[in-house]
Amino acid sequence: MSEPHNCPEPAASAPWWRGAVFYQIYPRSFADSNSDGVGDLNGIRAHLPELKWLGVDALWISPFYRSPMADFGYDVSDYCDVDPIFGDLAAFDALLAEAHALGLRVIIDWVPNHTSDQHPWFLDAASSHTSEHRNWYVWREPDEDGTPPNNWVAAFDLAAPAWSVHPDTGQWYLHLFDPAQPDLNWDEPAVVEAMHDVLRFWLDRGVDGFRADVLHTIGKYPDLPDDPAAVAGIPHCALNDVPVTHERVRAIRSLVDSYADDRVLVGEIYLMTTEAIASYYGDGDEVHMAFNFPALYAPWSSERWRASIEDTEATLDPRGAWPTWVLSNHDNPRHRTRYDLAAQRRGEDAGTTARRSEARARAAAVLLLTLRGTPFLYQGEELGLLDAEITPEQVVDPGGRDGCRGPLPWDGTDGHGWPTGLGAAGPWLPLPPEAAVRNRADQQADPDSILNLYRRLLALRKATPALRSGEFELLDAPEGVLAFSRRLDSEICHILINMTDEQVVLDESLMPAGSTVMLASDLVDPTGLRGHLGPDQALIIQG
Ligand code: TEU
Repeated sequence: MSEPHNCPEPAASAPWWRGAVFYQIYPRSFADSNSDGVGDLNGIRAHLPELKWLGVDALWISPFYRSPMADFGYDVSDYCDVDPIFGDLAAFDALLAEAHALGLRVIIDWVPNHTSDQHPWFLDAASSHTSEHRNWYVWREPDEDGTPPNNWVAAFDLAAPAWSVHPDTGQWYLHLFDPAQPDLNWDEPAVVEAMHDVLRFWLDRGVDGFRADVLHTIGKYPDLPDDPAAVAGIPHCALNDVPVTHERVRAIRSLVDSYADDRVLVGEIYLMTTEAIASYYGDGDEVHMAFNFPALYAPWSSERWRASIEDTEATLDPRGAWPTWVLSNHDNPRHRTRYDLAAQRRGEDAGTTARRSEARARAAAVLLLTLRGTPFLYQGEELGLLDAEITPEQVVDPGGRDGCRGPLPWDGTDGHGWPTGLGAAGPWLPLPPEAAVRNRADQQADPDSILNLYRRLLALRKATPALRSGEFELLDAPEGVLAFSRRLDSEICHILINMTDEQVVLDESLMPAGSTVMLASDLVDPTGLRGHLGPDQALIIQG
């Protein structure tokens, strides 16, 4: 088993993941070691030193298991093997060992709600009413009128039911996502056992934990009732929230904890409110952390962020639940793109929009890395990437989420680290815009780049316990400014974020005389900064 030998010793009272910054790797788009246009495990391994240089503590790697790729790996046909496009188990072991040797933890994706329709379990289940695995999935006899068993809507096609008829037996099967992703039936004890075995398989290999895909969906009401008519058009996966799931999550948590108390279970609980998401922390006996989706969807507005932070603190803190913060992931437009669009709606020209969205992306980095909780970065946000521009013919994802999955530009060469051209010989998706300048090598060499801002922020966070674990308090601030403090013993930091495109004057309470500017989001010389915030500028001040 591979141990993270080099990891800093966690304090007895604080598990490592509370102080860690996670970096999400979407393997198809991270780095391509064999020039087939798709990223792979050896590509990740080759770039571990750069992640260490950046200063993140842990990696979350999206699925690399055997898969027909109907949902680019979230349709798994063998949970205990690596898809050949990504490498093999030996490549995974080498990656894990090297990451641990560098002091980087590694968590992997676990997809418990559904398999691929090409998984041997489903192939057997679908073959006859009496097959061994029949009850591992959810089947219903068709009505005479041919309508689906209930009104649930599938995630990627909101016009389509979450049910399809399988030709072999003529029965409906349930799929909350693509028809190629049949839902497992967690009421069947053999399913629970098999999926627990998958966890054991990877824990035995030494992974530091899991990001559990749509974990809240593994329990369903036994009679599968309709969603209330008022919520038609919302995918059922965003509504499914039933008591039995908590029992199942507790069992998963205790399995993870049985290995050692330093393994972590992060839940993707894709529900609409912080309250609903928070319930999956249980009494400290369900997930260790869950993604904070309402914050991910907050626009660049101090009022909206303030409300989202207040809601998060008020909901999680009383339960002793540890918050997470995420701005981007592989399912949503990148935040720089989102903030860009918001600007374009105000009728700006493209050059101004690009400059302002860069400023917002920098200020957002300060926000993400100074809030109380564990931040999750999504690969490429440290380069300030925009979504790739995808023509209708280039869309390959059933959910149309291709833009945020554009391959990472590594250097200034023609292919930017990927085989040149697009199509059979090129990368599987177009690269993001501005790759000629917004690539890893050029940004690393430029001390003022957003990449170097992330690096300095991560170093400052590491060196400043108040920023990692200090108490959090929102501060009164001028309109358009989000201000909060982080305090630990006598150490106090003020974080001031101007979410407007105007300069804002600050009063003495926010920027006391004699305080020091520890970092400015635009990396300007902080000595000149007194009494005001520039447009979309963020400052960290030591009181
Ligand atoms: O996502 C869950 C999920 O609900 C999202 O797919 C959501 O419906 C969509 O992004 C809205 O834009 C997880 C994975 O992150 C995603 O990549 C998978 O496609 C999905 O589960 C199914 O496994």
